[in-house]
Amino acid sequence: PAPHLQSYKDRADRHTNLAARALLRCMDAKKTNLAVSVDVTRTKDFFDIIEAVAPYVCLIKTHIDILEDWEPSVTAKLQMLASEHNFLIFEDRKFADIGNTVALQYSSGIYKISDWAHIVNAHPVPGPSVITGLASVGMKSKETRGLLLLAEMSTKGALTTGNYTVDAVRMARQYREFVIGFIAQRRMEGVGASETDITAEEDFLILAPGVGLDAKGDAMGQQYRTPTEVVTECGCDVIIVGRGIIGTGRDIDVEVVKRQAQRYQAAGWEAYENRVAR
Ligand code: 6AU
Repeated sequence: PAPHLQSYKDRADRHTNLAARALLRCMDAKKTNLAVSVDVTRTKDFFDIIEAVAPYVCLIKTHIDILEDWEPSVTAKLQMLASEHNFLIFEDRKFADIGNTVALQYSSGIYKISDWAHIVNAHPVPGPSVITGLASVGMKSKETRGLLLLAEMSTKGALTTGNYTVDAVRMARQYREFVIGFIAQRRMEGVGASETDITAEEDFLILAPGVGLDAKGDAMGQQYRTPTEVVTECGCDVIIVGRGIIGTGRDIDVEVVKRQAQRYQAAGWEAYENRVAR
């Protein structure tokens, strides 16, 4: 059967990329397909949110460069929390340059992303060299890293449609050891593929942003769908939720954050159970 009709556990047992395998194992063990996007600018809020949502997530998604008081101990503590609470780390860096530059951006600078992020993402716009550039760093790491390609975006008017998405999927198929899946809004197996393109071992994870139970969008082009639409109907594997959980105000209420995380975890898991039971 297609990957989205199999259990996370079966997929974990078969997956050959260590980061993908660890993520699927964690999802099965904690019964969660929720990734929380911790888009805040203060380190204190960052950790308050992570500690509140940790039991309910498989993945913490960061934009490390928006923290205004970042220091090296932040990523050290993040790694510690990840092993303590059993979640993976996804730095949402959206690499989009020539291979040599993305390799440096991934490994170097002040953030040294490849040291602590299990998963990163990239825009396919430069072509295959963005993958090989990042792989030259990520595949050397002793813990295997994984890359997601942005095959589709959640925003109104996104240019990630038609042949762009088809070519993104074709590119990923050439680098299945390192490309573990896509940021997308639906499953990608059928996209631009003849039946013979898809091998039995192919298992791309689909991580879907633009998920909200209350709002339909924001004032800056974001569009939200529900976990049922995203997971049950469109076959995505992980729901990425930011403001639906952390709120939009300047002050963080950890009790609200915790309650919302529980709510999205339950909704995401129910949507998954309804899907594999079909
Ligand atoms: O739930 P939100 O709208 O508060 O946050 C969604 C998060 C943000 C975006 O940078 C990110 O998801 N995102 C991405 C990613 C993950 O690559 C792609 C996309 O198409 N839309 C999107 O919102 O941190």
